[in-house]
Amino acid sequence: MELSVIGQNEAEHAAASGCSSGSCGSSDDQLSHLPDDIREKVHNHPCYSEDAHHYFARMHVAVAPACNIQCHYCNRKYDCANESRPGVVSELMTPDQAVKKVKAVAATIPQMTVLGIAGPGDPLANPERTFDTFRQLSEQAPDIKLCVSTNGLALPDAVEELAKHNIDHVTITINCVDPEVGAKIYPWIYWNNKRIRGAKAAKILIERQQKGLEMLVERGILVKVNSVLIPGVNDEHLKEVSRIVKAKGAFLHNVMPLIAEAEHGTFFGVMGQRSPEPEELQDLQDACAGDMNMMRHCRQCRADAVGLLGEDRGDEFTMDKIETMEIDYEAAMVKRAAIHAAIKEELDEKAAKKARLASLSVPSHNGASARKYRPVLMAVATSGGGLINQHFGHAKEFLVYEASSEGVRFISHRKVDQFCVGNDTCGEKESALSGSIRSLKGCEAVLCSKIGYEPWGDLEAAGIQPNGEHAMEPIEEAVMAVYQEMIAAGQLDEDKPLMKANA
Ligand code: CLF
Ligand code: SF4
Repeated sequence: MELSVIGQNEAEHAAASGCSSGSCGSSDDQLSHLPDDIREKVHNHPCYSEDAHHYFARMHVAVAPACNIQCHYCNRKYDCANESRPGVVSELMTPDQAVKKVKAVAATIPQMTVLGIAGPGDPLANPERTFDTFRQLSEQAPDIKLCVSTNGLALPDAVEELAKHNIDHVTITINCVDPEVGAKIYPWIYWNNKRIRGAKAAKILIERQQKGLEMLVERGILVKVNSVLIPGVNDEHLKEVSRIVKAKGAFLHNVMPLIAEAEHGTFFGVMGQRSPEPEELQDLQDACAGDMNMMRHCRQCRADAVGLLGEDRGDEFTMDKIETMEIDYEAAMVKRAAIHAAIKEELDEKAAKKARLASLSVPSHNGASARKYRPVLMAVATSGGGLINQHFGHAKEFLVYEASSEGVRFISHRKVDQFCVGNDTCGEKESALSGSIRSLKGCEAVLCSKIGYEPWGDLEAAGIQPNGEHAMEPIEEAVMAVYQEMIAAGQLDEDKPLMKANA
């Protein structure tokens, strides 16, 4: 029996994000169509803008220990798995320590624009600690955007307070809109001093999440919805979730893969619930994208992450190191403003170039009229700045882009082990290289600043063309250039499908 608590009619609220294209919200050239006030909120937020994530950093402070629900993918020994990689433990901080740390990071990493609270429990189940941190930061470091991630149970009661502290970005983890699906994900919630179980608990959680979403949208606060893709549990259902949250005005939908390992001690991990394959994730993101702006660059960071998405500089900012730092925040703000302005200029230029590139992106072949060629996936090694600027063997992850007659779009990231730092004597290097190659399945080329002979040969043997010719070039331009080279070489003609070894 369908027990969805969200009816068709309720989903007919006008979307308030100001974006109707179904694809904006993650790329800066598309952000240009947004109203100025929303663009201002998004352009330097690394999670809300795909382009911004190459330049701007975020940090989290782990001030919120308690949680008011239980998710089957979470083990309370670790951080909140709604926006963190499961199995990671953060060191709990007091709000005062957190404020000190934020100011130290902001003075050292001027690109850090966003402070998020995402655990280790649920931030809104710890309102005093969370809002004390936000209050102090809005007074002492007003140039930093404040961001929070919640399971939504306590959200309606916190909306006024969030608005009062100028918090413009709220993430709600919504895994379902049907209590029967929810009962398979949430064994219980703690609500009005009682533990409530099963579909009844999920129904309350869903109602609170949806009410919180509506209240935030009414106040003009941008809402990102996170959903954990759990194969066989909510995979098909997430399309309905996407449609409903978009109709209610959510700005962005981030479908994240379930990470379930037995050693993490979660219910799903122990029960052998499988995680989705990259292709399943991409297919679902593409299916949802018709209704919703999708985030595809999430790194499932830890509740104390520091740095660009995908990097973690937390070790540089332990409390003992911070205690020895001299921080002149006013001077830091001047430096930060200058650097932010320079990045903004670069991003604007990049957006203009991208628009030009899009108009050139349907190549003609041998003078024939423009025709469509099959899309090609390419992996890119980058250490930030939107450039091809990393050695193949130093990459801890590759960004995957799709080139097609429509242009170039970011698809996902794939984590790998750095094989150049592996211990060659015990075969680690070899296995890291073959692991990298496996994780690049489906890609036909890999673009990097440099690459050695050994990986070059192995990649070619696996049907992936290594390419070091576009070092220090902007990613999208380089990917399109390689795509056009493939067309010119006849590699994308219909009688020459995807290289065999990589199919
Ligand atoms: Fe942190 Fe989340 Fe704010 Fe970003 S993360 S609270 S919105 S500042 Fe970003 Fe990290 Fe993904 Fe979260 S990559 S896990 S989406
Ligand atoms: Fe764990 Fe976060 Fe779920 Fe709470 S909301 S049970 S901390 S994943």
